[in-house]
Amino acid sequence: MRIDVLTIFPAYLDALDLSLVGKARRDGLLDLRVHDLRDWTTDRHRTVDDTPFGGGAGMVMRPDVWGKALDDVLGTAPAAEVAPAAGTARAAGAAPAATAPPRRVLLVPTPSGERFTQALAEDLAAADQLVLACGRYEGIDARVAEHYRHTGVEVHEISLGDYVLNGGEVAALVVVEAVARLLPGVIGNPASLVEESHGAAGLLEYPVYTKPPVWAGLAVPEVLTSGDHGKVARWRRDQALARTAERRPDMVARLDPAALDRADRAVLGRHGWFVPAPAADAAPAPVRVRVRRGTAADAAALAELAAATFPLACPPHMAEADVQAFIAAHLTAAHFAAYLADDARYLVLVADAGRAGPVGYTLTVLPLTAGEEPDAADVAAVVTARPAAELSKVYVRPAFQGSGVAGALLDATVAEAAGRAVDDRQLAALWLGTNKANRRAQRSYSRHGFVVAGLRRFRVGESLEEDVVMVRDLRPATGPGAAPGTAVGETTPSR
Ligand code: 6GU
Repeated sequence: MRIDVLTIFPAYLDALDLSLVGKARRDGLLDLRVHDLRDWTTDRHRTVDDTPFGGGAGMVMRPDVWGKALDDVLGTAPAAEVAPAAGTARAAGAAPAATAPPRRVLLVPTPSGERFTQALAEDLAAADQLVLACGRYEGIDARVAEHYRHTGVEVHEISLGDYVLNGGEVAALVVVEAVARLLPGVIGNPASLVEESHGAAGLLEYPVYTKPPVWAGLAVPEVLTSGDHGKVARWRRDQALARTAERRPDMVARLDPAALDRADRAVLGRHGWFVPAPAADAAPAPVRVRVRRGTAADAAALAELAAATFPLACPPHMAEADVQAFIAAHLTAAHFAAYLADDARYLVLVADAGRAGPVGYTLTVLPLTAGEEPDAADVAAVVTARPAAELSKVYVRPAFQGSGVAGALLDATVAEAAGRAVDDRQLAALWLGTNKANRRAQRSYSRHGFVVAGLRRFRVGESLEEDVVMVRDLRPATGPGAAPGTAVGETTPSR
């Protein structure tokens, strides 16, 4: 590959004699030529800039000087006009291809460019010639990029990131290093090019460790010395997902759900990212969902969500009129406004997907005194731990069912309830009634530490339903191996 860098500070690029890029040049893998732009000036002061049309601060680089220089290095100049001082630059680039003409790319670093990415570096590594036009001052006259685009040259105005540098030279160093290391033969072990940050997986790289095994009191994670390759691979993937979720939410939002297995989704869920079911109008992508306490402003949206999701949870034999009557009697915006206004009695947690609004909520009814169990005349007998609160509603939009949002809501509800006291006594239990026929819901609750305690009857309009009562003990576990927050007599939830 041939790379030409045009700059008024050629010495800035002396670093390209060093390290792998320097070796690639000496080995003939990279034909890198650095040119002084002033060699194409014709005046005594070797002027490259002038004042901006339209006024304003600073100076702008002249298009005529750039045009002569670029024509020479791109080989777009008539042969007779090759500038004498352009070093060894001649009109031609790499070896002429037998069929396709060589691919020459003009790169113009500028803070107003498109982001320079690994994907662009990989694409550029397949070009025959890159020309980097390093601007200084307020930049290069805009007609330069326009002109070369019009003459059929591939032009990219590129930026390194959202900050301002004084010129394009640092970007030239970045582009040369990012592209050169991808050229065949430049990196000794091409395996180190896979599994990198910004590779195909769309994840940041996992953390790496070497000897000594303990340093500054810090031990290398045990799994890495276990010799279990499967466990190491899973740990590294978990770390990559967690890092990416913490540091680069923009990358998580671009992940392809088809490439995410159950374990991946569990890691992302712990960081607040969930994959909805595919919608007709959009490919599924992970969505950031934050579980928070409800506020008065949520009343209307929660009523809408409840009216949309409640019918889906009803058994098929229930009459539509009964379902609608229940919604009107219990799930209007006015009801939610009342729940949200009374936080001694009600705990409302909302799974908030940002612009998409709430995608789920839980409603918990708290006892006002330690002896009172809300709405529980027929439940008191089976719920022995006191005081106990009723987990009255767990609703999740259909698109997010099975995504892990319900689990995140349940975990947050359990954690909130465990922190509440009634008459100075910590809440001891959270109980719920769920339709006996809904085995899926029961499995999900038991994964989150609820155990079946008994049955109760429950009226929806004209139909008498039978509910399974399930209880989650909120008291801290005791004894060896007990994890904080794990219910007594429970196995640890598997998700
Ligand atoms: Cl490519 N050039 C300049 N001058 N500033 C920058 C940049 C480039 N990328 C980020 N900031």
